Amino acid sequence: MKESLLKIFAEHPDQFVSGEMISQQLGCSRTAIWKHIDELRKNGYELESAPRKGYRLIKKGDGIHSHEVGVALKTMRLGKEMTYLDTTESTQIVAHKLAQEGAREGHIVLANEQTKGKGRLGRNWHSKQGTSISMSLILRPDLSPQKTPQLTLLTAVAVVRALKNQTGINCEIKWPNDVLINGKKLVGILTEMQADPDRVHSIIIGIGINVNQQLKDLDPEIQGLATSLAIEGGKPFERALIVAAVVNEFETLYEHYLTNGFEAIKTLWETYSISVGKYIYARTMREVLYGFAKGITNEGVLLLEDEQGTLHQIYSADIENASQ
Ligand code: BTX
Repeated sequence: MKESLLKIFAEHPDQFVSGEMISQQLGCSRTAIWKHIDELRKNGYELESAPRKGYRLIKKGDGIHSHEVGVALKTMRLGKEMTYLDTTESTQIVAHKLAQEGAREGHIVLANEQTKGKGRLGRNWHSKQGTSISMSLILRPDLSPQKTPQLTLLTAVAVVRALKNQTGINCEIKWPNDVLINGKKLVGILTEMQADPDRVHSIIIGIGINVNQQLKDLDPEIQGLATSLAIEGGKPFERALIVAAVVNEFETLYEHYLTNGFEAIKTLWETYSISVGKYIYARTMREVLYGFAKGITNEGVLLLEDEQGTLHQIYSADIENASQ
């Protein structure tokens, strides 16, 4: 109901909408409308009410609403179904549950706040209320589980391109899937799947983007490591439009990938990467390697040639550019 009410205001920007019209469109009583308006005010919306004129939206609250994403989507398949939550532990958990219950390819779970956001390898992801994007995309491609890392790389490319188009801000990719601005982390990507050994049932791609946090909003644990679009761009950004831009870009790349394979995505990934074509240190579990990062394999493995000319395949490591 709240979503439908907001949609009416979005269709009448800066205008009064009469209580009668709202109650006709939503099929509810004036008292019910009044209660919803009151709830919106509690969520940070500023609404003017005037006798005989009705209600006018003056300032939006801090939610990301499905209809605001919906109007900017240009996709054929992705984002046609969306679950929006004001607060949740993790959109990944919700998406896994929905996938098990049969959610369709392209279903998106979006939250205004996560209280227990998941990073990779059991790490945390901070998603403060009203400032960041926390979304999980359910995919059902006909792929072998071995190929799913390709979708993580595709996601990083989609995010970098979408952010450039939507905000004008340039980001770069650090292997394997960190999206950074000037060495600081802006985006986290987590790919999980439900699969048999030879067949994927669903892939859940989690994307967390720091959008409107100021330095003081970042958890002390990440203040020196992280940044946001608002910090870098010097102004706030509309989160719903960024979500739509990411989904639009993702669908274009995903369709290309499903039809033509990984080659073009890999080339794009290498173009945006700050790890490839540079001398780097790779700190693995066993050793620190130094050498030239030649590229990635089709499985997303980093190829590093050391000073003796030996080629190493790096599956997991912390990477640092030698010039840093
Ligand atoms: P990661 O393991 O690469 O990054 C986690 C690490 O990044 C943390 O240990 C911390 O140092 C740092 N970090 C935590 N929060 C932030 C932040 N907001 N900005 C910058 N650095 C941070 C990356 O894992 C994968 C994250 C995926 C997050 C999405 S949000 C939607 C979906 N739902 C969910 O629970 N996770 C995914």
